[in-house]
Amino acid sequence: MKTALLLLLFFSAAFVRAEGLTPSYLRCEYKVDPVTDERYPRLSWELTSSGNDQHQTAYQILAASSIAKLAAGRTDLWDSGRVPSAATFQVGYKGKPLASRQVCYWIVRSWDKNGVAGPWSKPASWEIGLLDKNEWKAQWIGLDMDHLGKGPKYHLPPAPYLRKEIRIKKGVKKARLYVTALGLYEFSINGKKTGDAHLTPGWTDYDKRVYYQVYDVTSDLKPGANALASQLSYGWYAGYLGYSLLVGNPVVRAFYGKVPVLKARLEVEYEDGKKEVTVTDQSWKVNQGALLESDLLNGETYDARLEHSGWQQPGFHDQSWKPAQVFPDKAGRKVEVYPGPPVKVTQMLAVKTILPRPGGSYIFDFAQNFAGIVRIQVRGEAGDTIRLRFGEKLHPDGRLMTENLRMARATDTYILKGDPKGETWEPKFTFHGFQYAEVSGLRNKPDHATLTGLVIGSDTPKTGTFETDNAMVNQLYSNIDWTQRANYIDIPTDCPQRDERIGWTGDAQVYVKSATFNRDAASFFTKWTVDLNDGQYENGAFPLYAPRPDLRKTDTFSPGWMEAGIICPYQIYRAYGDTTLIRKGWQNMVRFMDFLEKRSQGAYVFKENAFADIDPKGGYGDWLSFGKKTPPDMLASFYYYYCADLMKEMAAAIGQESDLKKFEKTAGEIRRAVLAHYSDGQGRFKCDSAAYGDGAGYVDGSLGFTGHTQTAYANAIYMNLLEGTARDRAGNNLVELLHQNNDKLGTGFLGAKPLLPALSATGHSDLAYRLFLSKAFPSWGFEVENGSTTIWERWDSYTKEDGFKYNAAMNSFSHYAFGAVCEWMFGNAAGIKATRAGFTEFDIQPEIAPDHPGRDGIRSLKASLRTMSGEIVSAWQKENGKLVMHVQVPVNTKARLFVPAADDTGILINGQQLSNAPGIHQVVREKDFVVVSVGSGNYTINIRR
Ligand code: RAM
Repeated sequence: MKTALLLLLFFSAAFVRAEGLTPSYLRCEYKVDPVTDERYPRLSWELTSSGNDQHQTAYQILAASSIAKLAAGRTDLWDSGRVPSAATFQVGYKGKPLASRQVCYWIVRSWDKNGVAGPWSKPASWEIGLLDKNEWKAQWIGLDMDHLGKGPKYHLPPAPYLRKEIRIKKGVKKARLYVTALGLYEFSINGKKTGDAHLTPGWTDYDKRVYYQVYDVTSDLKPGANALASQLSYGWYAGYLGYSLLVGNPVVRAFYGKVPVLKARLEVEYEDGKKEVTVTDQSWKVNQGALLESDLLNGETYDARLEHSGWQQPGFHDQSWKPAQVFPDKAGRKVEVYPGPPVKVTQMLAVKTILPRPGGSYIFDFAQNFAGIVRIQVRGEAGDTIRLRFGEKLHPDGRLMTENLRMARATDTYILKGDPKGETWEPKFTFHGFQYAEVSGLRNKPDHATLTGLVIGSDTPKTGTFETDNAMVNQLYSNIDWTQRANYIDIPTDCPQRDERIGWTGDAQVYVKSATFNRDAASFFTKWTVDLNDGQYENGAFPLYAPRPDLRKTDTFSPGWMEAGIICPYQIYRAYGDTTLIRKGWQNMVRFMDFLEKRSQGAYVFKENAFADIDPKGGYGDWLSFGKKTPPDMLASFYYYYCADLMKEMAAAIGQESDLKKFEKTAGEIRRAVLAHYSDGQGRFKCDSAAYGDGAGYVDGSLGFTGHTQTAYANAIYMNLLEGTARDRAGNNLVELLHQNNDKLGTGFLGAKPLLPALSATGHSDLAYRLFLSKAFPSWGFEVENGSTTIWERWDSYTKEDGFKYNAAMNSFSHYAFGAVCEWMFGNAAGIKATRAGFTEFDIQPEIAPDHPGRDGIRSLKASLRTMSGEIVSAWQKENGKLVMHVQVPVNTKARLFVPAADDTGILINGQQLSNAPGIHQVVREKDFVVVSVGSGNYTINIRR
């Protein structure tokens, strides 16, 4: 038996059957071969098969402490045996408890629908971090240089350099570096950077927890002297944050501590079994050096003349360096493995155009707005000073537009050492949001090699594609994805350029579902959900932004924002079938629901002025909308219902029976109370606008309030607050309001996302398409028409007539909130809808764009989404009076294909009449569709129309 297994294991390719299931893309906690400190991590794999209509009936996982043992069939950690189950993800490890540092190698095989076992997968692994904080035995070390910071506006002290030499003997078997910082760190061994992550260890509430990274450095060490070196920066821990400087907050920097510090532990294991450990302590040497200033918002200043040549190499004379200062730890602070995807350089961008400017400077245009840095390659004399400024737009006269950066200096300065061979430099601990870089101080005329753009962001794998025959729509999709990339940087930020870049919860909650259509955001939200829960207030409210340093005294919570604490874990559950986030955060979520109930004073509705005690009054409401305001309290009430409804579903998902009943009841109470208060009984929403007086203290309160708005109906429909005819009437009201407004949207942050889905849900897909394809102001297309390569914060961020005149200071060109239309693009236009969490069952119900004679429309569309089970494709194309649909259904999933046809006679599926086509489970009629249920496979459907 064991020998047979061994053979199968390594020669499985030779045994591939015509049918059967082959596992690949083995992941642990959403990552390939990660380090984790989850003691019982979750595993997943994807299945492929040469046959159609295939699914898994059972699986077996083998796990061993070495690859040799696994190959020999000595599964000393876990043999799951044959587990009858369809699950291929969120499968918890159930083997022997794993200790710190343990590596677990695993393979999996699956049985198909006929009970045939497929080949074993290739092996994968995970490794356990340091499970107990006390195992570190390393100190926090650094150098307090705070007093050296100067400058009237920005107090930016130099960044510390740390080093230590160690001796390594021959025969290193395994070496691991465990490293973290309060602040930001870069670590190197013998001059080579460990890993390729940026902005490590990430932003958390450092008083509660800090994350660390683990690197396999086995091949970086050599016998003899080795240099361990690290550079630190102030980062989120000690640098400037958000708009605190702008709003005159008493604290503008050093929110968590003043001095950046490093904690590291190098463990070396030799072939003879001996172990050696090096930790950070006062024996390390510290100094200042070339990096004179370093700040996330303000940029870096680097004087290459001050470089300590060779400081990262062994043999460097560090006698003049100071011994490291040791800093105390905080008792309750947890030290955990970074759970998210690392922040990385995800792409390099070449310069498109170089525009000379008066005074000898140049503006480099990358033709794409993005978040990141630039690498410069220059030659000049020692002391030549290159200054780099960044902007998203140019003024009409060609000047760099920087008004919208507000107090973010966003300037990098490089002072040359005068190397005749030329010098290359890029900042390490900052990023900017920009399309244009203005460079001054160049001695020679620049060329395209002078600057390279380095795109920085959380490395969330691309999972979605969206393509049509309409250039505007394709550009819009590109803009959405670029904006997501520019703002998913360790946390979901609002914008990457100005003095803000914080994890605004409202933006995050309206966009999270869209995000999951573009990229694998599972581990990204696993990380941020911790920040959200860490940021929860005593009273149970989730914060305005997470993490939540005190950037402004009045910042607390707001309806439409705080609900991120419920909505984000919910959407991650829907997209990835993840119940762990729900379980881990359940107490937090229940506390939040209690907070809402208490706030409603048992009335289950928030009446006018219910949130008059927060600032701004009522919270941010339908932020950046046009026209009369939707009462924020009404929206708060809708959100209350929505949260109760989601809690119901999540309680069911984790088997919390009593909570399920409780939230069912709460949702019912809220619906009754909200409709009794805010609806006129005829399907029209109303409010007591007089109660708001002149609206002072409310966002745009002077515009007045009405319940009869696009945002009100869109949300009520989207959140399933209304049923039956009430829902239809709301749909009609929405349409009427749009018509009255010349078919133009007036929605803000809370209204824009549900607008098109609500139109589609009430049978007004044509109007949804009209808005979607519009290029007139205000619309998504208007931004594209005006040359945008990312999503704007405001519908009128820029107009040809008025330029940037609308609030130049609060005018980001990279703000993803309005990009939430992405949800409709995938969910409606392409019609990919999960009917079961994790997309193991889904509908393909595309809404075919109406014909627009003489106007730009869409005649073909293709979207794909790589789910936990594999890639779903939904495509449709209009061809001379015919409609062709193409659908891909991954192995181990089931789909219902909604074919728009009056009956089956005009339908051919893979060239066959429906009645003869193989692999079809069921055909039923539903309204205007023939609904075909299928298993895995590729389906081309021709429909005569
Ligand atoms: C802006 C932020 C964010 C929004 C808040 C209310 O300053 O950019 O997008 O959520 O305000």
